[in-house]
Amino acid sequence: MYQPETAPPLSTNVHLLRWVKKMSLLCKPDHIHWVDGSQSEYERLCDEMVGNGTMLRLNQDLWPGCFLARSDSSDVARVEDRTFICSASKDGAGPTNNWMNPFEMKKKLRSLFNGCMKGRTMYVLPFCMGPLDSPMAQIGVQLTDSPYAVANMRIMARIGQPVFDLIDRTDKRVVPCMHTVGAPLGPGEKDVPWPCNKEKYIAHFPETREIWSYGSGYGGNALLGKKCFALRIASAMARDEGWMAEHMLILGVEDPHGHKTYVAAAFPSACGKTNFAMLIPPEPFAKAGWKISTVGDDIAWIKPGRDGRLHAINPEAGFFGVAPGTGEKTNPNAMATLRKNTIFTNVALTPEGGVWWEGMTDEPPAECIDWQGKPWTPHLAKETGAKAAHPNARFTAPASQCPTIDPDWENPAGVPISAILFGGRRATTMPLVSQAFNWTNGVYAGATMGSETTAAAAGTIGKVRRDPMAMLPFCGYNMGDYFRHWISMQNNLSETPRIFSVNWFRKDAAGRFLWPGFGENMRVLKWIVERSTGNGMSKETPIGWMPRYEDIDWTGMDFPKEKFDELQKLDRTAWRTEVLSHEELFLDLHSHLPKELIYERELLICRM
Ligand code: TSX
Ligand code: MN
Repeated sequence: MYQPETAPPLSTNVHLLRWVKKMSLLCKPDHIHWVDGSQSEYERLCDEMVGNGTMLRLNQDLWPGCFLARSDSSDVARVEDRTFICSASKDGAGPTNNWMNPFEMKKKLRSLFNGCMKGRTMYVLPFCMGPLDSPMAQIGVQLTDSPYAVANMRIMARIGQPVFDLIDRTDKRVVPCMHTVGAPLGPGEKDVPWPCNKEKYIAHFPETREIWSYGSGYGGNALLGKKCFALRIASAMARDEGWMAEHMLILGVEDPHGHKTYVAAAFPSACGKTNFAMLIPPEPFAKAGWKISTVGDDIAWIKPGRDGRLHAINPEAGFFGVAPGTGEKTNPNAMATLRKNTIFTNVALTPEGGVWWEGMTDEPPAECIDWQGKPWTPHLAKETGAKAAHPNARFTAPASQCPTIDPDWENPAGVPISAILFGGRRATTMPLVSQAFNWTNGVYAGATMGSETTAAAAGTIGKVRRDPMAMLPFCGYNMGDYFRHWISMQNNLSETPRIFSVNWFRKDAAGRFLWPGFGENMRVLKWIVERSTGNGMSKETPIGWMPRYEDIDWTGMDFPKEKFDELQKLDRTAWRTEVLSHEELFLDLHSHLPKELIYERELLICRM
């Protein structure tokens, strides 16, 4: 008779108790651990993981409260080709998602999960996305056999007893999240440092609001509150309930009079989203009293408030940031955030028990241990191109430790959003900044945004890969219906945020970046804030409202007008190719595409 060893449950909710019982009978763990979220519990979990080699404790004098985890070399990123939206109809998921019939998927998962936790502990991990006291917050319970997932979720979300208490005293719906690394242990079998399974399923059931994740212990595959819940499931909830779950950072801009304007921004990967969320204004701007504050760096839940404006919360409590490229020069605020209480994954280990990654410092350490545990030297890197850290290496750090964290980042009502930015990584065609004519025109800009393929990752270099609203891998339903939802949001608002397109990455004919980016983006942000609050100047162009040279504050910067004109140049030939390629995206989505976007495209063609 199967009987797992378990402490008393930390919740009295009968539905939760029944579900945990049912799932434990399926997964057959040796132990059941109800996660209270305390510091002492966290320390015990970390000690255990250090004991079995999942994590290393870093030099505590240099990196207090920090650990290094090394994953299996086959389990280093989200697995988009193994990610499924299991809606009742294939049409519901749309052409941009993998779909499987929900009943078939459940059957498959039930067989995979049968006995999947043998020899392991099943953690009952309650989590809240958003501040505990926010009416916009949502609750989930993740059953997982990964202590690494539990430890990371403690940084990324509000977890533990306060969430059990919330479940016990409210009738808020709980999203059940099943997670296993898919590596049961036989009696007496020795565990490996990073258990996982080569077969992987990241399955979402948007109608029944469930998540089942099998075979991976890494990032978005395993920390189910993040991409799976806060974007894929939440986007479906948001459509049904009249709000928005977006892949956006949120930042505050304070002007010298102390007036605060909040901006949300969507960028595809490799555009420096976290850097932008923690931007440091150039010296003369800082001196004059301009301040940037950080509300979130990845996800925004946005809802119409009683004032008829959009208000946003950051559903997360931490940053799960890409380490390579993060350094004192590119993002000192991120560096300050990750100095303590941080879990590093797949970065390099230095001889003094610290961490290092490409881009952290100009000078690499003379020697270190790479992300796979092998010796690495700068010489070896030169010979073989070997990287010390995996390109997708991460830091998991508490948002509260960020020097620029906004005083209202945990405000249960959220912060009012005055502007929405869409950006991409484009060497040509797209100007530094332009403002959409109106909401629908802005939705068109977001729907058609994209980045040029850089490495030989996929397809030819320089081909634009469309990533609507940076949501391509994260929309939990049909992308055409998602656009329609965006357009319809205007109906419930008395004032919509102004929408802008930005591109920090335009290049000149010789292939050099035209714009220095980073802190200098503050100049663009100032114009955006002025335009959004009613007193900014601009000129009308076929692609939107654009700043004239004199509309940008150039204090302390020597940026000639000729260069600005090149940066903002409207190349009609390139734009004709651009609008033609919009049609490719539209053809993919034709049956669900809102007619407003077809009209917007026609109008754009006419203006060209
Ligand atoms: O994060 C970036 N931002 C946003 C910052 C607030 N990056 C890094 C992107 C990789 C993740 C940028 N890279 C930005 C940027 O605005 N711009 C660029 C391009 C660039 C890179 C290096 C230089 C200039 C531009 N170097 C010099 O000008 C010396
Ligand atoms: Mn993201």
